[in-house]
Amino acid sequence: MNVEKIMSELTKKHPGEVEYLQAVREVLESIEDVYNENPQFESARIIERLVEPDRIIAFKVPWVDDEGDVHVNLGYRVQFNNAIGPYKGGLRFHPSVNLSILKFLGFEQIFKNSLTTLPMGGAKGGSDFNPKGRSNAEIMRFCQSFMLELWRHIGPEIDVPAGDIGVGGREIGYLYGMYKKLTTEHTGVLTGKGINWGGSLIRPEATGFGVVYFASEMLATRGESLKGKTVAVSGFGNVAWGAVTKVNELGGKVVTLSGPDGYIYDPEGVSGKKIDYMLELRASNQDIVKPYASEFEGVEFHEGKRPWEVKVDIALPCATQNELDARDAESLVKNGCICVCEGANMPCTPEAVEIFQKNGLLFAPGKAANAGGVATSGLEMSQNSMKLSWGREEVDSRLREIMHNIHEQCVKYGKKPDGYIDYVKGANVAGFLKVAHAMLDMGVV
Ligand code: NDP
Ligand code: 2IT
Repeated sequence: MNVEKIMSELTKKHPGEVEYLQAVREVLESIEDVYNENPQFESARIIERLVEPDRIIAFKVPWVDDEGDVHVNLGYRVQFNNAIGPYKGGLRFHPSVNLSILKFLGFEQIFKNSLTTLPMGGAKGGSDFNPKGRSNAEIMRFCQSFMLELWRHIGPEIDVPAGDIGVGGREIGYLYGMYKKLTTEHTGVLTGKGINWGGSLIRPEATGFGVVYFASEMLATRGESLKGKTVAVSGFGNVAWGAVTKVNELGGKVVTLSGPDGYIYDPEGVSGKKIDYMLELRASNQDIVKPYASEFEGVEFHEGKRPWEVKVDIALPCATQNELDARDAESLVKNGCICVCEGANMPCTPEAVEIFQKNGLLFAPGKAANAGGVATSGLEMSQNSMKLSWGREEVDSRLREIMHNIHEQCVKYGKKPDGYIDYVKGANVAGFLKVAHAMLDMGVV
């Protein structure tokens, strides 16, 4: 494999798909050696087949707002690869959604899902719909219209969507309701379902919990733990909430949260009822984190800024892609940060990652660190298949075990001769090998 040649051909074929090309380059650069050591990969053109999605489904989503006005959004499902299991991955509703973003997320999902050790292929979908400021009834009508197209392409053994930015329990409920109506089936076709109708305990918390379990594993390689550490978290959504909750449980202190409007600095720490307040903020559909600063004493609000300028031991970017750049990375390094663990998908730019690695920080990519979300989705699928549900402790201990396994795989394939663990390489190689061998076994299809 010649990375530059493949990248230049892909760039020609998909001009302007910046995020997708960024994600592909990162994977290719890390697997290059392993790939070239196995000539059968090259002769089966594994990479050429892996970088293009199996199919992209695109459709329009017309819906009517509360005033009676008609809107038309774009809807997508990118079914990337199902070599090791049914397509699996979230749905994102955010005005920034486009094919490049969904292809990057779907591509990443292949390797992430492979790392979980569960049988799940990679996919992603969503819409450029903006849920901000929309009523419940509007969200419901939008979800119903979205599912009126999507339902014919998904199924418990075909493709199992879930949540992502802008899609949480409420949206999954409306989507599932329409799927059930259209098919007259009650099956495990979506994950993140309500607990009374097929959902799994711990799924809402799983991504954030998993990120913190993973960070603990990383810290342990240096004889450290979260106890007494200060932590910067970005975002204030589902992943951030789970992460903040678990950091508190393990004795750390979260001092920042952020939204598109800026970040809050809470030197006392986001804990107790302040964590519940995060949920209220999210539910208000306002798109801002600023109200937190007026709600609690001693909290600063920094308008239009990102939390990476604060002096912390650990950084957990949990908002969105490319939200932490080289300048932010320099500032974290300068302030003595020792560990950066990605809760969001690809929140750190390639330049930022390089700075962390050059300076010897512990750095974990989202496809390893945030895999607890989809892993617990996989556990939800298992429970649905068995028509049983596990208790909280059972799901949580399986999640901890999975995060431990992912960490071990990263060490196995990412440990350098000097002992430094390149988690990016480890995650990409481990995730890739399983999928590549499955593709070899199945022939050219
Ligand atoms: P939520 O919608 O619950 O929260 C997203 C957070 O990011 C919000 O605080 C949101 O603020 C902020 N945000 C979104 N877009 C932007 C933007 N363009 N600029 C700045 N801030 C932004 O989503 P999740 O917590 O579920 O997802 C967060 C990240 O974690 C995403 O990268 C997602 O792909 C990833 N992830 C999610 C998993 C899950 O299980 N939910 C699993 C694994 C990864 P606002 O909404 O106000 O814009
Ligand atoms: O990015 C992700 O892994 C998710 N949004 C969760 C996907 C899932 O199927 O649970």
